[in-house]
Amino acid sequence: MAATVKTVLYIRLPCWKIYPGGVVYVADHIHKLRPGIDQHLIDLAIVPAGERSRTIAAALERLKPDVVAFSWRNMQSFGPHPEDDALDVVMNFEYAPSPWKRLKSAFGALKIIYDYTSGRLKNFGYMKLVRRMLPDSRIVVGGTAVTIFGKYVAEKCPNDTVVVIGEGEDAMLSVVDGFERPAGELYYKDSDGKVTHRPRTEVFDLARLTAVDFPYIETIFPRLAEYFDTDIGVHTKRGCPYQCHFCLYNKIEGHNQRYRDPVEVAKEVEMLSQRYGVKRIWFTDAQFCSTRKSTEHVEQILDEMLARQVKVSWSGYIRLNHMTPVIAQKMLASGMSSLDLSFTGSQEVIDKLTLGYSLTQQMDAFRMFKASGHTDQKIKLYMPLNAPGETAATLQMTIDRVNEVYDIFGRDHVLPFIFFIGVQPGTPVEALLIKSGYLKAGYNPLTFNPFIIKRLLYNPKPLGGLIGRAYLKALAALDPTSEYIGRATMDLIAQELAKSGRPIVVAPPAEPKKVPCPEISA
Ligand code: B12
Ligand code: SF4
Repeated sequence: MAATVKTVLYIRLPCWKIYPGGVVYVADHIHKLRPGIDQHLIDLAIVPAGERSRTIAAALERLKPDVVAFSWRNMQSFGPHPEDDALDVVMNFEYAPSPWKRLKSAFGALKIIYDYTSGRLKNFGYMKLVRRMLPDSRIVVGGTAVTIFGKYVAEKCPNDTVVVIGEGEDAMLSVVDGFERPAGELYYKDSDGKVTHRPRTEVFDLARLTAVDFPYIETIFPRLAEYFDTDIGVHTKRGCPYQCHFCLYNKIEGHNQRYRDPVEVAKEVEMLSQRYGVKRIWFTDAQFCSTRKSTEHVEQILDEMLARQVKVSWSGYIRLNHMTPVIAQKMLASGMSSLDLSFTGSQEVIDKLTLGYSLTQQMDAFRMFKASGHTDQKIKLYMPLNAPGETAATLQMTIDRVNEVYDIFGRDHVLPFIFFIGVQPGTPVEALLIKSGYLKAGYNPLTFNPFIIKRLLYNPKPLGGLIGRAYLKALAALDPTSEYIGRATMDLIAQELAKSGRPIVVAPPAEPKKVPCPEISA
């Protein structure tokens, strides 16, 4: 590779169309520090499948980049929910009463697995294409998928590839500076194919992430405008100190929360709104609002947005641990369109999953939100149904609490998301399921074996069947213009539980157990 990097080509690998925020932050950072470098960005999510190789080859031919940097978002994306067709396929495959439907869904499942398999192989193929056409270039691969499966990617990618784990700004800077003093966490596969690992030794100061220079990004990514009518991802911080049993976000971003300057965040949102007419923002943090300190940071961002009178609607993952009426009012006044949060109606399940909050406090916070001026904002309850520890009694408690949330906000405004735990590598839930014999020790989380893939979507017997049948019945009877699948499913689960004479326990919520979580112990 040339000692001085003159040209970088970023290639965002295919996924469902979603704004490529991660690679935009990386390219913006490089431009601010090394403005002489010529950068370009191709987003394969918006290039038709049949044209992708040709598009890459043409760009390599034209630009002859010294560095080709891939961004890989999703690799193992099994977490289907009602807005993802895969949930229907899985449910029909297991629980459809008609054998024809089961057979049809088996084909659907094969198609999903084929897309999954071929998508991954094609991505490595794009890297090999670069190596064939430009043998002296350096290849870099980063992104959330790579962060989770970095070692695997390092084994499969071409020689002389840098595989960046986690945030990429400083690692990429070290690459464009010649890679003599690498930075960040990475695997490096050298020109002989030997893989070495470098742990992160430095902390990247997020205050250095000033508002994205979108006029510059437009010049390197001419199709940027195709995202302006979608949710644009804006990052406000990195890290999560919680340890929820099924979650990897704290590993992807680290446990320590680090913050961007609220003024820069607000400037970024303002520019998106005023210059480009963007109407919807998704704050892409692991949690937009969670710890006491992050709640204060959120308040500062909202103050800045309100002072600038930015007209956007926004969402993000939110916990209610430190919510106050003042913050709730500011959230609503600044354009919050939905409250997106994990929900289960049993303190026992909350504690088993070490979610680190009190159900009573969460329910009180809902009431406070309503009293603070909630009108038509959606309340999206992400419900890890049938997680380890779930029983008919805890399921009944969730139904009761969901009904209470309907009473607070109005049924039409509440969207219970039926989703199941997708077992992810290195999480406590994975360890638990290996210990219990549900998964074999040493199983391959990236397997193409449909039976293991199905097991990774955790919805075991006996409640799995009850939930599955209720979901399918709700789907068959649904008029989507007047009802939401999650609400209809919860109603049917309630009927089934009542019919089967399972214990209907309407117990007051138990007090939360102390969990090793900074919020509860603080
Ligand atoms: C916010 C979010 C969403 C939002 C996105 C909103 C929006 N408009 O942007 C919503 C809720 C819509 C969403 C949906 C989904 N998501 Co999501 N999402 C996230 C989350 C929390 C943050 C992603 C993000 O934008 N981060 C902020 C940006 C700035 O960071 P970044 O992209 O990671 O980029 C940094 C590094 O990765 C790196 N980097 C990135 N590219 C490059 C390139 C180079 C060259 C280098 C050097 C570095 C580099 O540097 C960047 C800056 O430091 C992650 C989990 C997490 N904590 O990361 C999951 C995550 C990415 N999502 C995931 C999944 C599975 C999905 C869904 C498929 C779920 C589903 N079944 O529907 C959908 C599909 C989305 C799609 N279209 O593909 C998975 C992917 C897992 C995997 N192993 O494949 C993740 C990792 C969560 C998980 N389960 O662990 N998601
Ligand atoms: S609070 Fe959210 S991001 Fe953090 S570990 Fe729990 S589920 Fe993951």
